[in-house]
Amino acid sequence: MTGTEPLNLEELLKHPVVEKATDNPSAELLARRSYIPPACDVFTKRFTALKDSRAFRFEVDNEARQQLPHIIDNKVQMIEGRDAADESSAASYCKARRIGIVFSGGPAPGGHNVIAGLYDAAKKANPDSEIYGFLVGPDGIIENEAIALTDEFISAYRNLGGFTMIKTGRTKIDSPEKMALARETCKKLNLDALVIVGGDDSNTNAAFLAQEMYRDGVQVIGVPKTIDGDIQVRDADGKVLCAMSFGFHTAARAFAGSISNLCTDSSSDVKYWHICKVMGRVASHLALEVALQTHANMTLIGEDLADYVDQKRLAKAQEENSIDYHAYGMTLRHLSRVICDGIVRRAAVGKNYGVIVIPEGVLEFINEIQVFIIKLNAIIAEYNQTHDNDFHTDFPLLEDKLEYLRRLARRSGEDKSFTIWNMRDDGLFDDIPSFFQEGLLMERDSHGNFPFSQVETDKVIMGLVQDYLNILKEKGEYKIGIAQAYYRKTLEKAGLDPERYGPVLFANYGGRDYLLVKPAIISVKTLRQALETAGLLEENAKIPAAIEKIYKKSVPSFKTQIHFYGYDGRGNDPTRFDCTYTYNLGLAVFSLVANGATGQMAAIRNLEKDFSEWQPIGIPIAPLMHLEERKGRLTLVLEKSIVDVNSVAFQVVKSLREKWLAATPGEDSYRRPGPIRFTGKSVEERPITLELNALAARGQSGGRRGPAASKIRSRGQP
Ligand code: FBP
Repeated sequence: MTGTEPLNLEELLKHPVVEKATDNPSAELLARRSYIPPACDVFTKRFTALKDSRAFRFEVDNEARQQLPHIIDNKVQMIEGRDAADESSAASYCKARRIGIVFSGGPAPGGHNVIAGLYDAAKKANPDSEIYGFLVGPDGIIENEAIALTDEFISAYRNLGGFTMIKTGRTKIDSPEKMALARETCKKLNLDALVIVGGDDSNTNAAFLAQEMYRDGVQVIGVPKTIDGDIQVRDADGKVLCAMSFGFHTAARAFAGSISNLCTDSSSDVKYWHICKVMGRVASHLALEVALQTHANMTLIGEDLADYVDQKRLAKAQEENSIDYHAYGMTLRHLSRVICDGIVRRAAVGKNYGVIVIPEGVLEFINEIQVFIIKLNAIIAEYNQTHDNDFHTDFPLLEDKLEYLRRLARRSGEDKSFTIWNMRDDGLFDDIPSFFQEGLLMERDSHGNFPFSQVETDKVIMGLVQDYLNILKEKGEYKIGIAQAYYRKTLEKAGLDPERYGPVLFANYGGRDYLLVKPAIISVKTLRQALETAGLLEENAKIPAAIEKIYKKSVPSFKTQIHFYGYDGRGNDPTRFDCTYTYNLGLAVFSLVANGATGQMAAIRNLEKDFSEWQPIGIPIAPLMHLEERKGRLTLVLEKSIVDVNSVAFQVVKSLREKWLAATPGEDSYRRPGPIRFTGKSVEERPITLELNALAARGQSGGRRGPAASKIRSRGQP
């Protein structure tokens, strides 16, 4: 080809360079597929056995005892390796099994390796064993849609992200009908065991299925999955059993990689504030890890906001011997003030740019919003229970929904016992922008969860921030600091004396690196007035260009770029940590099944330590369950673990907040976590949160969840 002849596309596409460049399997992909993660020492033995541990205890809920009698007395089980076993144990361990596995809920990097680990262990024990993958989540169990997994099929997905192999779904097996269908499927497929890879709600489901199919002899095992990192299990004494669900590390590292790039960009072109919403439906674990990974200028942590008390208001109320309920709990208004404070302080040292991280679930911790979420959850649940159609089908448009709420408010005026939605609620709700009203009224998922990922949390908060910054700008309190050296150079170049103009222009002239234009100078007109009053400008004379230039440089414009980090990180290929963690979870699942366990969740202890110290275990699910309000009813569920404000990780972030805000002259203190690598020598470590929290003496900070936990416990309660 000389470059002048017309291209023959057909030939071109067959060209080896084009073929190689457009071929899907990259070197990284091939390396991932062929990599077999290391197995914990116990799994290198021919057999494994389970040993009940007496070192852990649980406070069992009475309701859990009643509803889950067959599995409530399960113990924590240590998985131990054995080189040999007696004849009957060996026969039972190695019998040909049929095991079904399903993904439930949002994807989390590493899921494929759970399947790979289970498959490898089952085939090692008996090549005739079969693993079935249920398709598109729990619906696959209900509708008996399953495929037998083969070597070749699984090999295409080893160490790869997503749940693409068998897909996932959010259906909950929560009615007697669905339970019966699930049971029928397990019978039809002649399954020995069912494995549910999911979050808190899905592991709750696993416990109920284990109870239901106990007499059928179908074992049910759960696996702790969710990027949100909110399945963290401790016993009643705070001893850690599962420090982190899988997928968290990868998602956090993926988010951190992108956010760190924004820190670099933002501090290069110095004109944007980047607002980064990161996933985490309720808990702020991902935001906390991102803060540790990137040192972004501001990171909101929902659990921290929930603990907030407005000390000034409280002191004032105490002085007046009155009570100010608004002093307790963060309000959106106050939160916007806190953010503005950081923005204004950075601007004062010339930094009118930066990066803010907002957890998507932050609104759940803002008192006034939480009240709306809880009330609307109850209203929607009550409507669905008492009508043939569901709330969203009957009221498809926002205006219809608002009209229904108005009806409820009027009813509360006539019937004093009706308190769920009154005229005050309706009035306050009316003040909310319609996009946010729509968000708050959005359809809940099958578990009754509020869909935070679909609410423009960032827009709600940043709208208020923008409004308040405008006020501060008008008051002359939001100004960009002018570097002293720059000011001098500019004036001297124009033949003006900096010492004459300095005290007139700036509130802090002298000593400081950065000069702040006086609050009273908020326009060219007020600038002229100041110069005239000081005798530096004749009436109607032109303001010297250098002075006007300095003034204009001090006028901020607040420009934002909004980003959402969630689905992208969720689909990332797993870090080595997640690859190894999940592969060993899969091996642990097989050990639990082969040793007859049911109603247990596979887990690995000591994740924060060197791999040689990882300890595979089975955690009993039923004793972890407690009652929570869901869809308007008290329901047994696994408790979500939110950020412990007493934890080392949070305390470290809190104490470095000021440093990372960097509202001082000089460089920002951003950290570069680097990309997620698989090939090469770089070792993907573990989440920083894990390492820091492990520093606390076991059982000391552990178990304490901070006052915010009580708020989450009562989710759904008006
Ligand atoms: P899981 O708890 O099911 O793992 O899902 C977590 C999550 O990724 C949240 O971070 C997010 O709020 C939610 O899923 C998004 O849900 P959806 O995939 O239905 O949009």
